[in-house]
Amino acid sequence: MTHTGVGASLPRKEDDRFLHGRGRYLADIEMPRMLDVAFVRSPLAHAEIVGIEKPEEAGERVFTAHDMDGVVPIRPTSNVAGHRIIGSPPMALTRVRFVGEIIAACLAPNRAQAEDLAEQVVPDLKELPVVASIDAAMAEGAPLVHADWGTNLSMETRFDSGIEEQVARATVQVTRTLDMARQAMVPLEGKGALAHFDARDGQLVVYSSTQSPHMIRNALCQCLGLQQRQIRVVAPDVGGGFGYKAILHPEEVIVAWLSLRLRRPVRWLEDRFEHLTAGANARQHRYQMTAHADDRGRILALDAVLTTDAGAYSIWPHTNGFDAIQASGILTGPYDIGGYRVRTMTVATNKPPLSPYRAVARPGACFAMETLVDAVARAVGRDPVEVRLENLVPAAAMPYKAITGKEYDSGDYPASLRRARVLVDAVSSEAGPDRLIGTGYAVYTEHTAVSTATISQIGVQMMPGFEQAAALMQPDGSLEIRVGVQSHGQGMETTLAQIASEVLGIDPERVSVRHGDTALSPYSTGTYASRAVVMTGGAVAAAADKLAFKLRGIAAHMMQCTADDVRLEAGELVGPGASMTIEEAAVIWHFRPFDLPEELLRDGLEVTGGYRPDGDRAPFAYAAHAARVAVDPELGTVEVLDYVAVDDCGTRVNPMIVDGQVLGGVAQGIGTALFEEVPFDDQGQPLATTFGDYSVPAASEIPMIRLDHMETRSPYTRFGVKGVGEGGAIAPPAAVVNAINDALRSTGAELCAVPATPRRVLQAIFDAQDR
Ligand code: SMO
Repeated sequence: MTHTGVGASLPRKEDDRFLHGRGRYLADIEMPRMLDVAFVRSPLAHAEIVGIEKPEEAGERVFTAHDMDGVVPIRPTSNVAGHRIIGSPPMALTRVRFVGEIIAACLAPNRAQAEDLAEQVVPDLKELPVVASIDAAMAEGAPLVHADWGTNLSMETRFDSGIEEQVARATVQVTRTLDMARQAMVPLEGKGALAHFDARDGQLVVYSSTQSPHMIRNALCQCLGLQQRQIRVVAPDVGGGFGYKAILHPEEVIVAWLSLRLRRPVRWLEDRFEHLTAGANARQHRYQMTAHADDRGRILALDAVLTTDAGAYSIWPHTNGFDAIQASGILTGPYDIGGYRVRTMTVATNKPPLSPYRAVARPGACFAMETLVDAVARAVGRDPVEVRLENLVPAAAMPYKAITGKEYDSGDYPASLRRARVLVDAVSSEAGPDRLIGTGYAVYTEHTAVSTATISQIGVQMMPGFEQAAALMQPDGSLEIRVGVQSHGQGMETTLAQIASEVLGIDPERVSVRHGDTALSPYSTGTYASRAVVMTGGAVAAAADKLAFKLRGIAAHMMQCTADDVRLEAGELVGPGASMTIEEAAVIWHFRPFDLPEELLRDGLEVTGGYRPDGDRAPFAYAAHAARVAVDPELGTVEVLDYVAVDDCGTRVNPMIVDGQVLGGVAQGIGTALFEEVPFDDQGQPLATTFGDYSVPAASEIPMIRLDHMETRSPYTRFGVKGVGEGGAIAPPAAVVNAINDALRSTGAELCAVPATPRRVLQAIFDAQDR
């Protein structure tokens, strides 16, 4: 048997069904007597609900918040002092606070009829003043999103390591304000949920296009007042999550409640318009940053104010403060910086709430820090790569305790940057008058597989930061693995089978990975934060260890030796003078128990393993990216000519899948860099409501991305793995904007915001001409 364990680039087991159109997504599930839901949503960003006029014959087909009396509002918790959080009912009761907030749910045998019904529901809304930006919300006497707060500042945090001494030594100060726009998350498959009551099991069954079935169950139990055993959440095939499906959507609660009320299957499928006009958004960060540096560009202290435009409510379970906490915790990035002061402000506005989105706040933090580093390099007249090399944490300093308190476990950050430079320099590009060429770099380090300690510091509820897996040896020696993480593009059906193969020597073709169903798997918090291969991979290995111990015991008994004498090798249990296959051992246990002693029978061949990294410490993945762009200074258009990513996610379980994750992440990051933005007018009306206005990159906008890898094992994780699901998306906004600014150096222009749309690029050029 060729090597099929950790490190093998096996083709993905799941691709056969996906490539043949045999995936089963939420919309593929049919149920008799099913009703579709269409929602009546607020057309205004802030209003009082005076009344809701329903069509006369609506009966049990139109429901409002008043019908849902008794449903507990969605209320995420936070342990940040003074963090103001409001519980939001799934449907608005007396007030709407953003365009798209749900006012009524309308049911019909199909969506078209449900939408027709929704058109006959007329909410009587009394308009209230709107705040639709940070500046409007923080202005003196601003209208309040939540009147009882007395302010629109939902959360404020401060951290100060003490920077006076560094500031006094610094000779150069560089200050910038850097903006990352509000984005939609646009998974290929929209969000959706289908609920029905299963009378036989006495269970509410909720199919949800989610990353986190158990987390959704937690929330539904809270909202509906049911016990965990009374709800089963199933994630079918899921076409991309990116954080949008790691949160609770009010629609999930409504659909579940409706199915209980009507005792019929009820389904909601988000369409694109709903996603762009009513779904949660992501990002919208503003960074006011000052670097205090010496003449060589060595950054001695960083002083920052981060403000997020967080929308009207707090997303469950992460809260509206998640972006600010995460960004401020990683803002100094891969650099050795001695002084750090940061203040964060999370500001409520009449816009949709903020959801975590692939890498959450890190693309913003990396963008802010890395464009600032380039500005420092320009200020001291040095090459930006050299300035970075001067500031990066050296390999010899690992493990490195950053000024933020985070401990970076391992890696060689400078080496990754040097490699990226060599790779991008190897290809030259021709410039011309309408084609300014520039190269930009970005380096990041990412806290992957966030630990229990980190989660509890943030005060987020019910995310325990450990994982479990069940391994069930079948009578024929094939293996079923059951995990609570959910694979929605990560290829876990393959990688987790490879980990079982690594421990047991079993052929991955004889392993099935079942996921995404609370009825099947042990408790889990789901797939997010670049955690599954570290956490659940570790749990699968722990369960496989237990099985290996039992199998060796069976073989030892049959071979008349001790278990210590038996090795597991390529599917064989090899003893001193004899061997048997895993299959033979499984057959003996299941069908010939009379051949085995009591103690080998007692505990069974179905085991559960649990895992978290050693000492609850986190593996930090990192990468250096380089972009080469051509900018047309007349049109403001940007073409990405070349893109290089040198990443280190520790041991790669399946290098081909790692490549896929990085490539997809970079493509998404280029979207953040150049195209994607949900703008709002000052009345809180979303202005990008279709893909005509909300641009996402297509294949034609993405260059051939060139990858290179380093492999520094994490000292804290099984197999030395680090997470990789998000990393690719972190650096592109920074690398691309640094490349644009390099291209524009002859014009004196400097871009400080993403997406770098032609309008923003031209504005930067005009601003430079005015100076
Ligand atoms: S934004 Mo992700 O699903 O941690």
